Amino acid sequence: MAGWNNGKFIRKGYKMSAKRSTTAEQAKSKDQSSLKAGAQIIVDTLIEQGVETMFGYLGGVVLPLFDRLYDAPIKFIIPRHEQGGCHMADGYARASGKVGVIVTTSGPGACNIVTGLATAMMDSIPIVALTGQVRTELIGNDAFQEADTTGITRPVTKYNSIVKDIKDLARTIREAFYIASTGRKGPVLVDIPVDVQVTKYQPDDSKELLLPGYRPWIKPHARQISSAAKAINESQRPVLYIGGGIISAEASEELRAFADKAHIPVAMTLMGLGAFDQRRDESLDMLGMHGSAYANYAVQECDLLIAIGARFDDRVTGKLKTFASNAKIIHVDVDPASISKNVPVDIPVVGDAKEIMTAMLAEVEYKERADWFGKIAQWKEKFPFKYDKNSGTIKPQYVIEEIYEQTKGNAIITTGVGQNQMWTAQFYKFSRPRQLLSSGGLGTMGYGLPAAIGAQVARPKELVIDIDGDHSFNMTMTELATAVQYKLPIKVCIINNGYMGMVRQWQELFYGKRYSCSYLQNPNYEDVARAVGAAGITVDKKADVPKAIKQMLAEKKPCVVDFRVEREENVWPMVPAGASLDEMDGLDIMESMA
Ligand SMILES: Cc1ncc(C[n+]2csc(CCOP(=O)(O)OP(=O)(O)O)c2C)c(N)n1
Ligand SMILES: [Mg+2]
Repeated sequence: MAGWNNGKFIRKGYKMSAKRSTTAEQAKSKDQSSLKAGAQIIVDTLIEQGVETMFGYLGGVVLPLFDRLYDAPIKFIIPRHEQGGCHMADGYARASGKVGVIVTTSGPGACNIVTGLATAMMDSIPIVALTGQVRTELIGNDAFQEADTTGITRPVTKYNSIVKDIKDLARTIREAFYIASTGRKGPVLVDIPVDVQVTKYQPDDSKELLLPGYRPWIKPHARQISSAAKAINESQRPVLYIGGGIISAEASEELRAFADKAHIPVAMTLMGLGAFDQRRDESLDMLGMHGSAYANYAVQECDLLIAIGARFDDRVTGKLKTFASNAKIIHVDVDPASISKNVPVDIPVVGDAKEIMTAMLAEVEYKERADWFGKIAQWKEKFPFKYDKNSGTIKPQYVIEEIYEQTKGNAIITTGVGQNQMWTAQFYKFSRPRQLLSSGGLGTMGYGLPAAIGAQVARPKELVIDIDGDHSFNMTMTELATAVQYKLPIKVCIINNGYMGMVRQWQELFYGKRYSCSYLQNPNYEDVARAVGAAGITVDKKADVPKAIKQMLAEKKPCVVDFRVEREENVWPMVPAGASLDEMDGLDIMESMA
């Protein structure tokens, strides 16, 4: 049997064949013995697709599948809640570049992954979800644990379908992997009634897909590439605006070569952080609502904005009418539907970012652009991200800076949502793709811990740290037990301000400090950690921060550190919702700090 043993996965020989018969089956006729049960077809197709690890939770209508998984050479991680499992599959996918796989039962199991699917959908993360369904003849009867899974998940998946005929099973699963991992990637769900899992069938060898309407590989237009290169060569003040699409297309190397050759500064979205090394002078770091002043000013004053694998999200653009209003806009994207969706684009280039950047590299010329880089250097000098270093309390930014220093900028970081997430984006300098895993589009509190578990499974030798908010952590902290069970030595740094900090910040600034319902009583996290077998540390003095981080990094077990930080610290700068990108609040506050 294959399985987890004392934190190690034990694999034994596995043959992909119909011959996994029981004594009863052996008694059947020769013809019958070459048939495979649907559940076996699922497992064989997953292995054929290269699946090595899966996440998921049991239930009545997936028992045939779990029975076949019992001795399959696939690592299986069982979360404590299906939402956690789906975020784990997502974290696994983001950290590895592979497709994450989640399995759940029907009804409540399938409903519990809706948030995880929507999170992956908004950030274009490839996931295949396999859900069990009630028997085909009971569908529509309000059967026990029946939910209209394909109906419920249609808006939060790239594609979904239900397999009612065993003949379609293997092909539908292959199609799911193909759709999830090509074009603009995303989650795909396949709903499989329990009777299909036990029906016997002899699948043919054909690996053909039946997707006549799906054309993910769009060949980039040579003329569009040339007009983009021409605009770049003519531009005095260009800016690259980089999103998660560069990471998804594995095009970071091409981006570096392109930015170097054409000599263009690089601003990144939250999803794009890590695509370009932030330690370099050409990095403008993150742009947008809590982006750097220098990125936002550069975007507003540029004469050419080159968006690549980004979608002009409102948290990035601020007021659309005034966004980069003096600039010509080039938009490189794999998804034709995102071109001119929010902002009119002058030169669209549709296709794979890696291919397009390689083609453009040949056509762009080096330009000194001394004035432009001079201006950027002045903004960088005047408006760096800042906080009060002389404060006697623990500043959240200090904790993150110290984590950055002690990990030498090398850790894989996941986050919660809110202030913790924005400070992480501001104060940890990311240098490589797939280093920051954060829920950008949906902004899902509770993402950080399970995503860290998925990332640690994908990258067992790397250091994985979840920098989380107290209330974000509260949402999925039950998954700490999963990390302990599978001996995944993730670290959790809770930026514990006691508040839904980002909500409190908005209430302070826009609702006259009426902190309505944004405070909750937290558990003692050190005790919670110890209760499930993890290590726990509490830090309430500024002077103890460095040694607590050191102790955490030396810890072999999963470890939670509860940093009791300054409770009413704000994230600066801030572009208030609906304001222009260069109308940032908080610059004076930052400037006044030592
Ligand atoms: C599931 C979910 N519910 C509600 C929100 C709205 N929301 C955004 S940030 C935030 C507060 C987060 O609090 P915490 O995790 O403590 O982070 P902090 O801002 O204090 O760092 C809330 C409630 C959300 N993003 N996700
Ligand atoms: Mg908080």
